[in-house]
Amino acid sequence: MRRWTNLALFGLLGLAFTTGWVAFFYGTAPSRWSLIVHAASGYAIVALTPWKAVIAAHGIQRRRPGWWASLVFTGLVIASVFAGILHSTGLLLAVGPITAMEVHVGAALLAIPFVAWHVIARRIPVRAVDLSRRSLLRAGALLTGAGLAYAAGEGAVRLFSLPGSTRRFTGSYEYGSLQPAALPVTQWIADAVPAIDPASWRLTIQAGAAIREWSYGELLAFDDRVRATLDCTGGFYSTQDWSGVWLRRLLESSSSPLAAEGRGGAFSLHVRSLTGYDRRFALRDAGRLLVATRLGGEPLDPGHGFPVRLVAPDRRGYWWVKWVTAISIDELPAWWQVPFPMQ
Ligand code: HEM
Ligand code: HEM
Ligand SMILES: Nc1nc2c(c(=O)[nH]1)N[C@H]1C(S)=C(S)[C@@H](COP(=O)(O)O)O[C@H]1N2
Ligand SMILES: [Mo]
Repeated sequence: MRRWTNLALFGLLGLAFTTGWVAFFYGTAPSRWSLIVHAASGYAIVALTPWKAVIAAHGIQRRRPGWWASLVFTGLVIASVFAGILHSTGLLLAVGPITAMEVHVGAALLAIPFVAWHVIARRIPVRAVDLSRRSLLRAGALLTGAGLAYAAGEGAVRLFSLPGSTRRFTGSYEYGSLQPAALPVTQWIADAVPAIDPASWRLTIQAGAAIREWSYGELLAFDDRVRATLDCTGGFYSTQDWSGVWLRRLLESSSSPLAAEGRGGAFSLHVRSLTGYDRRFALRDAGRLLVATRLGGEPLDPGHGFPVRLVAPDRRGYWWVKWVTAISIDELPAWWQVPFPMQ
């Protein structure tokens, strides 16, 4: 049972970590599915506490080198699970500027080197018996129990009308919708708000050999509108009215070879910020990406991406590149990028 418990914890930690990021990657239905598995794997980890406590007590008594690092690791896992539950129930969403979701993910990220060390320093040999019928039955029982715990948790959130009952399928909470002034300014990691002079600023659109530079004034002349929901992985979402110009229109008026679309699809749109922050999109998305100059009918302010930012409906906030200076079509596929920005 000891070996089984440790192996199960190993699998569950991997599952929770992976499903958390998968949920962040999507702004559509797959996000919810991933979060259901995610929550269940989190509860399964908690459910193993009685067995793991026995193992840990034994290890602590032996005072093996680095035993304290296992305690730090334990603290991080508890902090992550606790913050996750505070977020999902809505009992405590933020302390000052730090959200429960940021603590949740931050503690999980900090735990990575500790998990790696823990499983190497305390490694257990994997044997054929680990795939025995009994092991599999245990795994089945654990996962069923975890699924029921998830259902019970969601049920309780609704029954007691906790704030969590209002969250979106991504787990995010509504904030300041249709009130542009209430939209917070958020950076993915540590990007700084640049000061941009609109007189000298240009948006460069490049498609193959064709290059076209747009001035701020030219872009302001467009008035394509979309009501879209910015859903930040920090745990909140806000629906606002954005206006500007659909990217497809800019590409077409650059007399670009948009026909490339037909040729196999190994082409993508590369959207770059003045700060270096960038994202790639499939070419077919051009009709649903807004190069926005206004929020709620007013020009953007520096924090929200002045002079122009991308509005990417149905995508999580980190795709909504701010302070855009260049958009190009090149021959790399859209999946040729780190899944999450690094700055
Ligand atoms: C939620 C995840 C986990 C937590 C919180 C945790 C925590 C701990 C703690 C506090 C100890 C006692 C201190 C020490 O000996 O370093 C320990 C020992 C140990 N852990 Fe973990 N652990 C986790 C996952 C794992 C995994 C995934 C494995 C293996 C794949 C593992 C294998 C072991 C082993 C073999 C011991 C030593 C027991 C002994 O010496 O008798 N643990 N763990
Ligand atoms: C040690 C790793 C992790 C564990 C054990 C864990 C566990 C949990 C638990 C127990 C919940 C509460 C679920 C509920 O009550 O419905 C939760 C929520 C959540 N976690 Fe994690 N988590 C981990 C890492 C991550 C990571 C790395 C991410 C993102 C990259 C993430 C994203 C989320 C999100 C978005 C929610 C909110 C779900 C909702 O409100 O519906 N988690 N997590
Ligand atoms: N250049 C750049 N664009 C960015 C970011 C960033 O850090 N740098 N953060 C993204 C994230 S994580 C979110 S949630 C939205 C936030 O937009 P807002 O500040 O207008 O609310 O911008 C996105 N665009
Ligand atoms: Mo975000």
